[in-house]
Amino acid sequence: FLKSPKTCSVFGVPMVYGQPNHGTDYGPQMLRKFGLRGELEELGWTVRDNGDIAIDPPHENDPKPDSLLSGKTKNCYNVGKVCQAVHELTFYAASEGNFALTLGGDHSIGAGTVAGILKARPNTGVIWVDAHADINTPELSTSGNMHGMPVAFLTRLVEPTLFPGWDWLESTPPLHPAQLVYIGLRDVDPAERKILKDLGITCFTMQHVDRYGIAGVMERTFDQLYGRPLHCSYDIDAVDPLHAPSTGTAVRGGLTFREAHYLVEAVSGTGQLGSLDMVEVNPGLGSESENKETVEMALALIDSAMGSRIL
Ligand code: 4U7
Ligand code: MN
Ligand code: MN
Ligand code: MN
Repeated sequence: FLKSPKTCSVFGVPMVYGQPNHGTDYGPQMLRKFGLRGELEELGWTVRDNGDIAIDPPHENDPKPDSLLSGKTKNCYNVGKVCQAVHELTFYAASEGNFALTLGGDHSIGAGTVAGILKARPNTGVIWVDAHADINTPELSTSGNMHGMPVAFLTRLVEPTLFPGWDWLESTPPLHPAQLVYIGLRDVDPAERKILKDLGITCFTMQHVDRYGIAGVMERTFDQLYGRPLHCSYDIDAVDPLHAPSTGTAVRGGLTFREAHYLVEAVSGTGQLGSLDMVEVNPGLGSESENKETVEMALALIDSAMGSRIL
């Protein structure tokens, strides 16, 4: 499904409106500044960097969903419209046989990247690498932050037409639970726990990483997603805050430096990876050295996902 010469379409999505912090909008430019293009070219990719998409701020006149349903869905219309634009980009890139690399921005954009990829490659398997499950519905979310909801929209726990800005999602295939695997979970809300159980979604929590080792987790992941093109949505907060401190929702007990890398090395090694998101890098949080460490970690993970190896 990828054409040769292998070509990587890069999209910057400097999104902040899916969560409360400033700073996630600096993710894409920092990754570029630290040398993204050169490293991808060194790995043999033809790079088409499409720059950052324009994001209009939310407006008080934006349509709002029925408050009974979802009074707490913050910036619903804005997030929906940004995801619509993002899904058009990943759809187009994937339809052309390109690798689609999306740089966030907060994780609300995952609803857009994955929807576009599914439109182009409907049988794609999604590996959601995250400390969190991001499967809150608007009714069940305790925060109202939409970076905690993208998987609920993708799996259609949410009826798109009830949410202003989200009607376009109906034109994309839903993500079936069998197409989804989580890795790295350690902060799951009680309502999410029930959803994950009811839908029978495969979750490799940090406890599973302890039990099977990261290699065992990856083997089991590929057993389930065998034969599918793969999309990896990598939330940097999956990594232990020791190595990626500059992120908005850091949780202790995450992937070690090597586990975080092995994961993407193994995904890349399948030869099936066709698209990647790197999200939730927030250079606005923490000290300058913490910012640098986090951006360098994100960049190194992208490199590994794109084919970089130790030997
Ligand atoms: B991220 C949370 F309540 N579950 O819904 C929520 F703990 O994209 C966190 O994974 C969501 O960083 C984190 O707000 C979203 C919270
Ligand atoms: Mn996330
Ligand atoms: Mn997270
Ligand atoms: Mn986060």
